[in-house]
Order: sequence, then structure tokens, then C-alpha cells
Amino acid sequence: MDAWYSDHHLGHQGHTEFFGAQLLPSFELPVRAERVRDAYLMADLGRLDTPDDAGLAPILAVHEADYVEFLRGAWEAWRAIDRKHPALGMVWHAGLGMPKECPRHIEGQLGYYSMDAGCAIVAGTWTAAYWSAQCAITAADALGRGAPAAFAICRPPGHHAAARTMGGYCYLNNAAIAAERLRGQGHARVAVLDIDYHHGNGTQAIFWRRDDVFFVSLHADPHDDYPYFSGHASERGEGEGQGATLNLPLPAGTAAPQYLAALDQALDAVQASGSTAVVVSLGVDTFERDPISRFLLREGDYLQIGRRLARLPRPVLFVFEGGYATDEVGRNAVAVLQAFEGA
Ligand code: OKP
Ligand code: ZN
Repeated sequence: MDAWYSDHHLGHQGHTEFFGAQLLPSFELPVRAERVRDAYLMADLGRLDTPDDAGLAPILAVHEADYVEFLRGAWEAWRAIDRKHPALGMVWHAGLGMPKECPRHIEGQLGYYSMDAGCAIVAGTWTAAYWSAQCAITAADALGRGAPAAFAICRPPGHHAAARTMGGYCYLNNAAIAAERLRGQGHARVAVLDIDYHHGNGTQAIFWRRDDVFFVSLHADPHDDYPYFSGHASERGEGEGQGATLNLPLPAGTAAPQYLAALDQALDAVQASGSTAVVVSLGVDTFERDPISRFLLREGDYLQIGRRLARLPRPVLFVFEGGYATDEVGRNAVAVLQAFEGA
């Protein structure tokens, strides 16, 4: 399968995150995507290309225009207050729902449009997020031209971003944008299978009331891990989308046998959904040595995952999400693709 990658992600670096009260360099580093690209090339799975520029329209098909405008201008606005450090919100409207009025002050806007302090904005953030989304869009278009599978090496990741919110290192929801693009190609039903360690709360929220995109996710139980407020098994979608969301939370310490059993369940659900195209949110932060996660998958387990994913209806678009063990992230992500292709 071919893959898409853009160097523009390199401008999104030097951003920070809180660990308790300590402000640390983010775990979400440029080297992650570089390692995935290198491992992809090493595996000789297909061509690596830079994405086309499909413009803002496919992004605006998922995200609200005011949010996109905010993202584009946030760094410039922040510079009026602080010319040295990343922009980072610190006041939220938690529990109030989306307020009617958006603040005028950039600090207020950063809180208005985010769910947490995991989304610092630096000079190159918008450009990086834009081209990350373009990777997913161009890869989706390759499927539209008949490719059975494609790989979007996206960075920053996307699955925590909702229509008007950033969170958890995510600004634009690459997987949701790709799913919408596939819908536009005439697939009546598209599935998003999210195997990142964290619940894809943004993707879930975007498709919550829709039955044309089936969302299924395997992730750490939100009672115990980020994003904490969604991903419970009881969440099944609402309205038209009732039943089109499926969450399979797993406990800390989950290893391959339990993980693969849940994956089988997810694959059966995708099959039953009648989807004719699938987006896989491919996070490999389920790895035993991932620095921010608590599952225990080993390198060889990613081959097992890939072999099982070969049961998915085609076409399949892999969208890179999390994975923070920088030495192994490339090998683990590409192991999934290799086994998928070889199966
Ligand atoms: C993004 B993806 C901060 C805890 C919050 C955020 C994790 C975001 C993961 N101390 N961590 O799903 O891999
Ligand atoms: Zn994750």
C-alpha cells in the first residue's frame, strides 16, 4: 500500500504539556512521524508521497468554520501577549456546555476551543495540522481511485479533536475528515475502527448522531485513563446514530489475549455494520513500553493485529494516531501494515 507524509509537521515542535504542575516538553514529538516514515520505507510496502492540497473544504466538512479560523490565527494572537512561549489555554467551560459567546481574549478563546491543556500552539501548529489532514485526504482519494489500502502518516494526531475542540495533542480530526471524504465517494456506510490506546472521543462526538459512519473503539477504560469522560461501554450513539457507536474499554495491564479477543469483537461489529470502507485510527501506544500508557502489547502482537485487520471490508485507510515509545513506534505501526498486506 502507498503512504502519504508531509515534512510540514516539523514546524509543530517545542510545544509543552503539564505533568501534574510541571510543564514538560510534550511526549508528542516530531521524531515519532519520522520513525514511522523510516520504518515504512524500510519495509518496502509501497510508494511514499507528499499529499496534494485539497484546500479547506474537506476540513470544513467536519470542523466548524469559527474553530478553523481560531486555529489559523491563534499563534499570531498569542504573540501579542507572549512572544517566547507556546500558547496554552488554562480556563475551561467544563460542565457548562459550549457557551454562546466566544471570548475576545486569546486566553479565553484557547479555553473555549479546547477540552484540556494538551494542545499547545506554536508557530507551525496550524500548518502542521493542515498538512496532517491533507495526508489523510489524499490517501482517502487514492482509495477512491481503486487502491485497496493506503496509509496516512499523520502528525499531529487527530482522534481527540471534535468539530469545535482540540485536545490530547489533536487539532484536526484526520480520521473523521477521511471518513467523510470516503462517504463523499459514494460509500453509504463507512466504519472507523480506533485501536489507539486512548478513546477517540473526538471521532465519537463528530459521528454521535449519525448512522452513516459506524465508530468502534478499543481503549483504556476511561474510569482510569485519559480522556476520562467518554469511552464507556454504555455510550452507543443517539438519535439516528443510536447503535452506530461501540466502545470496548479494557483494563490497565491488558495484554495480547484479551486485546485480540476484543479486536475480534470489534471486527465482527464492523462486518455487521455493512460498511464498505474502513478508516483505522492506528495508534500503537498500546505497546508495553509506551511512556504514557498501561497496556502490555509486544512487538509481535502488532503482527497479530495486522493479520486480523485483513478481515476488514476494503478499502481500508490507516491513519496514524498515537505511539510515544520513539524507538519502537515505527516498527510497531509498520508491523500492523506488513501483516495486513501479507495475510
Ligand atoms: C493522544 B493520543 C497529561 C495527561 C494527558 C494526553 C494523552 C493524549 C494522547 N499529563 N495525556 O490518543 O495518543
Ligand atoms: Zn493515544
